[in-house]
Amino acid sequence: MRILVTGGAGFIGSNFVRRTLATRDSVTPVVLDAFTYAAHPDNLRDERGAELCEVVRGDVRDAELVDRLVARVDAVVHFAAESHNDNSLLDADPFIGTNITGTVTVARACTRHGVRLHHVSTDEVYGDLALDDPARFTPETPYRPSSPYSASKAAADHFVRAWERSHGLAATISNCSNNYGPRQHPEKLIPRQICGLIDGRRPRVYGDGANVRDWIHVDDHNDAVWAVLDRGEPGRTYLIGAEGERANVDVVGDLLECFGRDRGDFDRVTDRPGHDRRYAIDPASTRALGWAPRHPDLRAGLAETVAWYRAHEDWWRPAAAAAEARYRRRERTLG
Ligand code: NAD
Ligand code: TDX
Repeated sequence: MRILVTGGAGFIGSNFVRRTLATRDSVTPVVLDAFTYAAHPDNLRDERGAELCEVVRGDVRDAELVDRLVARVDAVVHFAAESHNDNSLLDADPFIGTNITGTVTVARACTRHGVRLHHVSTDEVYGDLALDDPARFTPETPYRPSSPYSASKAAADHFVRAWERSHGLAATISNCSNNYGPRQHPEKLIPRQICGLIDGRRPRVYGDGANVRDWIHVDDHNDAVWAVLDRGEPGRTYLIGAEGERANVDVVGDLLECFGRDRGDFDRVTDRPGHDRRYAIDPASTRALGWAPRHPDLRAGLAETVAWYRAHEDWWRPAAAAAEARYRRRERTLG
């Protein structure tokens, strides 16, 4: 089986490729990635610098290139996206281009060649829940995105469904909660605080820090994507989550403890505009496929993630410096 993995040089996509190569002899991945700031060339290389699979440098909006690659494979797993909420608040245009136009380009090519598409989406399309609301998101929850990022992912999901119904595309969609693990860009909450703590800086928490995210280890997400590819029904949506709801201050407290520091030793900074309060996934749709998370202990997963960042300083230092420069500009803008 040959699969095209878009965005395979980013965080989740590269872990997907690595896990696929480690667990599935019969699958040959081909990566299409534009290598934006979010990608790292080492994500798809072994310790000796050899490429792990065929890697094509290109844009998911390049219809001719996408068409040529899709014609060679049996399925497409579409990870490529602009993925950071804070960036989408500063400039929405790359999000509209890659996340919406890019997804339509991939859907068109899959339809033309009769190739199965799995579209990787996010729980953020459902908007947020109140902290005291017992509800969780299900595949029936109405879309209510809050940020330019989540609006662009919601639009992409709608286009995939429209191509399915109107043009006969065979597609599945998964909406997953917040991922953590190795190779996550240091702009995101967990790696940002780990890299700062390695350098002795205090974590920076937005607003009151009571916002809840539903954390899942990236390997558990990718195993669930394979469960959907293997046993999911085209036309259906699968929600992926590991029942790992935790407030930001508690995640940051756990990270501080990993460094032998006091749990309260962080700074509160200006809140993210429109900051979603809580996400929560009911994973029954994916559990029904026989999938279960193998990393249910978030504190243990965080400790392993800290160990990975400690051992890979060359990997994150340049990206962290660039991300911190962007954050300093953000803080000057927000006051
Ligand atoms: P990431 O930002 O780490 O990686 C995105 C990758 O896409 C990068 O390698 C980048 O170079 C590539 N890319 C960006 N624009 C491109 C373009 N125009 N053409 C080709 N490649 C392009 O993101 P991630 O965290 O790995 O997220 C992957 C997918 O999973 C995204 O679709 C995201 O919306 C979704 N998702 C992420 C999370 C999470 O917690 N990170 C949770 C749920 C869903
Ligand atoms: O420095 C920070 N301080 C802070 O308090 C950063 C970077 C974030 N935060 C907060 C904002 C969120 O409540 O931490 C939480 C997590 O923030 P991010 O890591 O930016 O993730 P989030 O905005 O929740 O979105 C993530 O999960 C869903 C991914 O980036 C998306 O791609 C995915 O769709």
